[in-house]
Amino acid sequence: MKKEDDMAKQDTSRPARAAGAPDPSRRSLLRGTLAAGGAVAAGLMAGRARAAAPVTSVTPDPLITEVQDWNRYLGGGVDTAPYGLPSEFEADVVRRNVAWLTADTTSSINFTPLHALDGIITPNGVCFERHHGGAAEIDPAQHRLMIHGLVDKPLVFTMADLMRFPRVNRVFFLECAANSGMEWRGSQLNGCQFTHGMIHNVMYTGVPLRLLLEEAGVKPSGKWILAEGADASGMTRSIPLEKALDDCLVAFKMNGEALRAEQGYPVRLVVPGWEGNMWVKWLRRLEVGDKPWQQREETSKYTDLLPTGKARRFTWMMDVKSVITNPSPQAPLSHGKGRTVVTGLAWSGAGTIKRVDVTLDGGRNWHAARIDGPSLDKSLHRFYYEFDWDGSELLLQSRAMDEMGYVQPTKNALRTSRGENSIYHNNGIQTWRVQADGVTENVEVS
Ligand SMILES: Nc1nc2c(c(=O)[nH]1)N[C@H]1C(S)=C(S)[C@@H](COP(=O)(O)O)O[C@H]1N2
Ligand SMILES: [Mo]
Repeated sequence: MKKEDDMAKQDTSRPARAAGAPDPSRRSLLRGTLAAGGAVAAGLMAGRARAAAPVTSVTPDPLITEVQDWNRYLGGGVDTAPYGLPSEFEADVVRRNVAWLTADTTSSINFTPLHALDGIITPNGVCFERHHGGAAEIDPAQHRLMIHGLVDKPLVFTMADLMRFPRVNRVFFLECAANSGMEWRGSQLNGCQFTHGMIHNVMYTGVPLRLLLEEAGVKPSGKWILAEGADASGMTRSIPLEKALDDCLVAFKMNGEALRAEQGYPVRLVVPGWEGNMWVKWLRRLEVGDKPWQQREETSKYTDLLPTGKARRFTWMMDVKSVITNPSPQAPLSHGKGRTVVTGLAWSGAGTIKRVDVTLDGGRNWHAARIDGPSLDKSLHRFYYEFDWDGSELLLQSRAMDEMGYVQPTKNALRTSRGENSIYHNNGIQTWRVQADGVTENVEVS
């Protein structure tokens, strides 16, 4: 299995591209080249203020004037799919991996198809997966969760025991600390599925961890929690007690149904706003201690090496971030000029998103985007920016600001402060270049 520290690596073998697909090679564009044309500026003037050109057609269309087969014949029976699947026309909306990233044919990471989704909830079947030791298959009747260490009463819970505690429903994003890690040294992967797809956002049903800790009775000397998974990786992370008592959940349902095996069935830890690796799946053990355990996953891994040779440690929170999901390399602007919808996602481990701005010209002019749908604490937010495209080249970016006032930095600002050794916590602004023909690619502006 590959480690996430490989995510800083560059593609040396360049996978073969489909005919006509955009070149995924690194590209650095100067804003000046765009400004010289002046076309984008004109496009901007034609923006929101003016009514957009009509998108409908009055030419007779047999698809609406003639009776079609699906209108003429009886459809499929209700028993065709006891567990429903998406329409066959949506067959390419799937998790994907990056072939060169993993040595094994069985990848240990795949990515959410963000470019094809809308709203804020990630459907269970396309939530990205990250396993350090494969996805365990556990019979819930055989599963146990132990709480021990600095507690008055060590306890072992069955799943049935957990169901007897009051439960809550909360929507939270889970972002792997290595999300966008392959983009630290320059634009590389051609699609937001790959640059930003190590994230999902679902509604969890679970028991507040606080209630289980209260049941065991944390001793006054207890200051930290160690969470351990039952899978072959024995994933372990130290979590400060304060966070454990605040908003962590021991969750058994996602989007209303049981957790998927790959998401930690029958039970996982939910650590809102913090690095994905702390959200221990197949949760089997919680130890209470008086100091962090200095596990592998918090010393040699999941630390951020700075140019000084020192490493940032315990960088738990996932900082404010956003990305335009459509258009993007896998979802080009195929409709030509005129009425155009730009959409994307914004999130912050510090709380809600207060504002998202979008630029069409690589950061010269910014426009307020429209956030639509629920604005929930530590959850994905959906934004839209509608404009009238004049058909000239675009350099699209989004920039989010959270409720604490943190503003998403440029990639260059991040590199200046953290160097280029980093893998984790890349929350820099993403640029997509949209050509006149609509083909969209991953670039950087300087
Ligand atoms: N037990 C266990 N928990 C785990 C992992 C694991 O390998 N084993 N991977 C972690 C990492 S690195 C991430 S990013 C998230 C991924 O959660 P997901 O598979 O639901 O997307 O789970 C975390 N919890
Ligand atoms: Mo991760």
